[in-house]
Amino acid sequence: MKVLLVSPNVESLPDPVFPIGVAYIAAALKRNRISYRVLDLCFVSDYEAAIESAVSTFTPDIIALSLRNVDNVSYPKYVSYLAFYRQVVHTIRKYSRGIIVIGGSGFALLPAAILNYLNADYGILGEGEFSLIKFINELKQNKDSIGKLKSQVINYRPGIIENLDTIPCPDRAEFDNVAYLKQGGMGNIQTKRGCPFKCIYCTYPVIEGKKVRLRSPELICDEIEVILDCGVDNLFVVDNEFNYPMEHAQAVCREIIKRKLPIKWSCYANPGFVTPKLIDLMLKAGCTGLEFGSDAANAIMLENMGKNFTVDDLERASEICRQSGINFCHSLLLGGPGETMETVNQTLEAILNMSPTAAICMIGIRIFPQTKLALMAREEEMIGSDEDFLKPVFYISPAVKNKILPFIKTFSKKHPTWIFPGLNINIDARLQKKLRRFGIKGPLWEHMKIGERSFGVTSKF
Ligand code: B12
Ligand code: SF4
Repeated sequence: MKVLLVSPNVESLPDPVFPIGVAYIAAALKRNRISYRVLDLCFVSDYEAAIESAVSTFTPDIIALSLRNVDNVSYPKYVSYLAFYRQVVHTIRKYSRGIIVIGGSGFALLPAAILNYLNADYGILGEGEFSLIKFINELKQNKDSIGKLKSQVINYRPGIIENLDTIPCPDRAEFDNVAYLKQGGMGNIQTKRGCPFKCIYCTYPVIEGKKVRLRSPELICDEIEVILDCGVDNLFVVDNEFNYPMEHAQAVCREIIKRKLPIKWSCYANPGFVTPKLIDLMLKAGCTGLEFGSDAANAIMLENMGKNFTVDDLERASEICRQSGINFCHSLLLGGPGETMETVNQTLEAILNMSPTAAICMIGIRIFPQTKLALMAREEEMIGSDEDFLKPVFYISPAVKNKILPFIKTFSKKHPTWIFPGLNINIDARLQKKLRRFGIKGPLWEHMKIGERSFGVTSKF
């Protein structure tokens, strides 16, 4: 059985992202002695030629597509990737008779609708190290019974791998690691899976499960050593929240410090679990920046969004970061349930007072099924009972719907370190490429202030 792993993610904003999920699956295939190749479309200019060449030289029995993103979840300038994926499936069919299976985080959000839209053979939910191997083994043993599941979603639930140390580290050998570093500013690593919190809109627990599963700091550092050998010295930690549980975050930092690993890294963090001791350890371990999933800085909205922290926590976390000199950024989601122009103003003012290195601000919240927000939107009749969610639907509180965009456009003119992805303000592909050509590493928001000085960029970054 030969498997071609395809990563069709060609999004370059905020950066091209190394397909770590595919690298995890590659390692599992290798361990199970299943022959595989990787086709990463990220830096390819002629997709059809690349697909034709890969399938005709390797003649795979299975073509496994990893669908990371559905769309860019940005309002009002949203970009959907589904039409491109459908084109990829169509092109594969043109040149191959192999079985096409799809999986990945994007697929997990709308499995039946995406399977149907892409016209793939099978859709598999769950962690590929387990689910794809199980599918292949069943296919080998009993083709007929698997055949009956054609065009259906096969559910090997997320979180099925209880001990993450039992799966092999991602195999990066078949990927252009240096291209990701040069064009995307970093590689990536995972120290845990799962999130137990209950933010009303969030899909991460749907994708990774609610139970937190930790990797051992020793294995994480063994993996960092391999990544350094690939020539990559800057990483993003892809955990939902690096600093929860805090003891594990500290243990990872201690191991990096003990081994003196020359790595720089950044991560998502929860403002509720920040102490001077943790930030000190993170700095010593090479951390350059924390991106807080704050959403709001107003008591009502934090409560409405189901956050597990308070405005005081946000202020305290920001103060600790400022004191230590580490970069930090607040990610905001404006327009959630109960938002008014008053709460918007309060959030913006409070965040400005916290003096973050940057702020990333989304307006409207992309609704996905299996979230509390979807139920609320249904009750408020923003969506119908037959909504398939393929085309993005954004929750925007009726009280701000007509006022927020003009307000934000005016606000953004005075605040050059604030990024508005949905309005392409202070972020665009041309600028991203230009900055990466300067050799800048790490998330670009970390360089907002320097960017203003050194690149002559004033209001645009
Ligand atoms: C870290 C992260 C980022 C970081 C990445 C930094 C970096 N250098 O790596 C940053 C901040 C840059 C980022 C940006 C974006 N992100 Co993001 N990100 C994540 C996050 C938290 C983790 C992704 C990850 O690496 N997971 C770890 C790997 C190991 O898991 P995995 O890829 O899912 O693969 C596993 C399984 O899915 C499965 N699997 C994968 N492929 C296949 C294939 C088959 C056949 C099978 C059977 C199984 C299988 O097995 C794998 C191993 O277990 C996820 C949320 C989440 N928890 O998944 C969002 C997520 C992937 N991002 C999302 C989005 C939308 C984006 C952006 C478009 C946002 C924006 N407007 O900027 C950009 C796109 C960037 C790009 N170029 O693609 C969405 C995608 C779904 C959607 N809504 O469309 C997610 C799911 C979050 C969400 N909102 O729901 N992101
Ligand atoms: S926003 Fe962060 S803390 Fe909240 S559920 Fe999602 S991953 Fe967990």
